Amino acid sequence: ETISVIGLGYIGLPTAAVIASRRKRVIGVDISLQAVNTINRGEIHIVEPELDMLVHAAVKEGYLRATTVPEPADAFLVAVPTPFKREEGKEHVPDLSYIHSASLSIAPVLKPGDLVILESTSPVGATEQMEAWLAEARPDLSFPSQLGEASDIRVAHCPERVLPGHVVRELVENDRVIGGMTPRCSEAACELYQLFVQGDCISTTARTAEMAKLTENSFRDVNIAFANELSIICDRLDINVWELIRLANRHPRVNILQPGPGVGGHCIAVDPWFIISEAPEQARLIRTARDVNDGKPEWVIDKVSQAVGQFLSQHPERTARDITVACLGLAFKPDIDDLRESPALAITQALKSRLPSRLMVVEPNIDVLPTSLEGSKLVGIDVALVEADIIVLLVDHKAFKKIGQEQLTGRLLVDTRGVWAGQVQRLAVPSPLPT
Ligand code: SAJ
Repeated sequence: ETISVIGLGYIGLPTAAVIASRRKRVIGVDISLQAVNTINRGEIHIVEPELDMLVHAAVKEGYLRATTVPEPADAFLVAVPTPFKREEGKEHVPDLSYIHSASLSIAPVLKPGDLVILESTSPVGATEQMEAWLAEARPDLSFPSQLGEASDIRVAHCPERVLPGHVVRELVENDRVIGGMTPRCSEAACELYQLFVQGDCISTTARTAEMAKLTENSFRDVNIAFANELSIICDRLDINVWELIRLANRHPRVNILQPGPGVGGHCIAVDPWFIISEAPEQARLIRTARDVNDGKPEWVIDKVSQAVGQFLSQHPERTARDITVACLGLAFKPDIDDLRESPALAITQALKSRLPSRLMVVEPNIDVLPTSLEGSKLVGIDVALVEADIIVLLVDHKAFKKIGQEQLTGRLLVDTRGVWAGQVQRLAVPSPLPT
C-alpha cells in the first residue's frame, strides 16, 4: 500500500513522516522544488519540534520520498493552504485554488478504488467540490456520471486539528473527525487513519466534518474575544484583568481564556470567516468576535502612545525623539519563530511608522528582522532592559517570563500578556480616568 501526501507544509510533512514511521511507503508531493530537495536530503524546511528526526529517519530508511509530480498511489491526503481572497465587495471569500490545482494534478494518476482525503480546513461544500473537480479532470471517466455512491474512488474530509509546536504528538493522540462523501468512504478513511492515530476516529458526513473544524477554531476565537473585551473593560475600570480572570475561573463552570495583543496565525483568525461568508446574516457573534480580536492591536498601539505621553510628563527635559521603546516578541504566539499574521509584528510595525521614538525589537527566536522593520534594531533582552524607557511586552516567550521585577524598575510597562501585570497589581500603565 502506498500513501501520497499532497502539500508538504506544516500539516502535510509531519503527517507524511508519521505515516512513514509506521513503515508505510509514502510519496510526498509539493510544488516547491526546494522543499522537495530539502526533504529528500532528510532535512526539513519548517520549524516544528521532533519533526527533523522523524523526517530524517523516514527518508534514510526509504519509507518517505518527495517529488514535484504526483505518482500513482492507493490513498492521497491533500494538505494544501486554504486562505481567503477579496472578491467584488467582499473581503473574506474562501480561496479554493490550491485544492483545485491539487485535484487537477492527481486526477491523471487516480485509479478505481483509490481514496482521496481532504485535510485542509475548508468551507462547507469544499469536499463535494473537490470530488466534482476530480471526476471532471479524470481522463478515464465520462463526467458527471460517477459521483457519490456511483463513484469508483472514495472521497472524504478529515480536517487536521494539531497545534503548531505539538504537531508530532497531537497527530497521533488527537481524535479525528472523518467525513466521508458516503459511509463507504468514511470506512476507508477510518482504516487509513487507524494506521497511526491512537485517538478515536469518528465518522460523519463531509459537510459536518467541514463545519466541525470551522466550529472548533471559531469557538476559540469567540472565547479569546471575550477575554480581549474583558481586558479593555477592566482597563477602563482600573481592575487587573489577569487577577479577575484567575478569580472568575475558580468557579467550577467558568474557564476564560487569556487576553493578548490580538489573534494571530493562519487558522483562528481565518477559519471563522469561512462560516461568516456562508451565513453572513446569521453569524453575528462570530463576526463580532473577529472584529473585537482584529481591533485589539490598535488598542495596544493607543496604550503605547499614552505611555509615551505619561513618560514625557514625568520627564519634561526629554522629547519623544529621544526616548527608547522596546517591543518584546514578534511571533504570533509563545516559543515559536512564526511571524505570519502576527499581531505583535503588526503592532511593532505601526509603532515604528507612527512614533518618533527609537525602537528596539527583541525576538529571541529569529536572527534577522523582517524587511518591514528595516532600520529598527534587533537586540538581546539584556540590552533592551538597560536602554528602554518604555517596554511593550507582546509575546509571552519563556525568556521574557524569567525577567525579574527588579530589572523593570523605573520603566513604563505595557504588558499585553499579563506576564508581569498578572503577578503584581497596578504594574501596567494606569488607564486614564473614565470620561
Ligand atoms: N491566543 C490568545 N489567548 C489565548 C489563546 C490563544 O490570545 O488564551 C492567541 C495566540 O496568542 C495566537 C492565537 O490566539 O495569536 C492562536 O493561537 P492558538 O494557540 O489558539 O492556536 P493555533 O492557531 O496555533 O492553532 C489552532 C488550534 N485550534 C484550537 O485550539 C481550536 C489547533 O488545534 C488547530 O489545528 C489549528 O488552529 C489549525 O490548524 O486550524
